[in-house]
Amino acid sequence: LNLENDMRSALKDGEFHIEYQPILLMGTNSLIGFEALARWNHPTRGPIPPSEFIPMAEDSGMIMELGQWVLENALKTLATWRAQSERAKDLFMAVNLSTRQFAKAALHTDILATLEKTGVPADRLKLEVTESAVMENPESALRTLNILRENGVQFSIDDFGTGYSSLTQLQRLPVDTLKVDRSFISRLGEGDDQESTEIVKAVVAMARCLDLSVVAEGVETGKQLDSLSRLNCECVQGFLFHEPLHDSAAMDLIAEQE
Ligand code: G
Ligand code: G
Ligand code: MN
Ligand code: NA
Repeated sequence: LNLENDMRSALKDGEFHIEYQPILLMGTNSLIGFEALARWNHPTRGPIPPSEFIPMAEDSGMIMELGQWVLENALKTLATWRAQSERAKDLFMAVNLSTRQFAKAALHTDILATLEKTGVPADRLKLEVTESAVMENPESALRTLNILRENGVQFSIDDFGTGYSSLTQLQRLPVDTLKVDRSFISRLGEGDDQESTEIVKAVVAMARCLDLSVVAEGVETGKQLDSLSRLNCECVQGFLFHEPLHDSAAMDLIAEQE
């Protein structure tokens, strides 16, 4: 059994699908967008978690095809929702980009062509990048980010707080949003949460100063939500609100908010 070999045929055979996790405004729970998350249901092994197949796809180079497949299918789904609902036109689709994808010089061309093909306006796409993905190849990553940004594409820094960006580096990045890593959120509202509270407070302050929005990821409890509310964190994502949803359940949620 070789998962790496399986992955290429799996993509062709329809073993992959995408789930969509809602991202909401704090307080009103108004839907602002979804994060597209790849899922692999292996015919004999059952569901394989992304923590297993994403690193494998990165090592083998399959991430290029998988990443393009996720982008195209997530945007197609958003286009379908937009055709069915005015409310869907306000929403963004967030898609994760991995380090390895930045190595491709024509990445921006592929992304712009996919927007064109699916008919989704560029400003409804929000690409999630990590600090380390950008810092590993800063010249080419910055070039790609800047070209896409000029075309209207938005960017979030994913897992924020786990990397090592200085304020100066952050200021140079053409990003719109910081997503505070789940590890900080999970400690909020617990006995020993002083350090995490201070970190989230600092991230919110930094974001305000740089005119960025903040998403708390992995919100699971009411206590965490109370802390985030006191810290004036703007947006939330997590199991407390919604797990990643199949596209039909996501469309139902959009319809509820019409
Ligand atoms: O869905 P889950 O929480 O298990 O995802 C685990 C990790 O896999 C997360 O870090 C998420 O960013 C990553 N991931 C999920 N889907 C994709 C994808 O389409 N592309 C990339 N690069 N990473 C993904
Ligand atoms: O690294 P990234 O932020 O892309 O990871 C997103 C992952 O986090 C997805 O795999 C998603 O399933 C997972 N996730 C989303 N909300 C929660 C949550 O509330 N708790 C936990 N433990 N994981 C979550
Ligand atoms: Mn993400
Ligand atoms: Na994250």
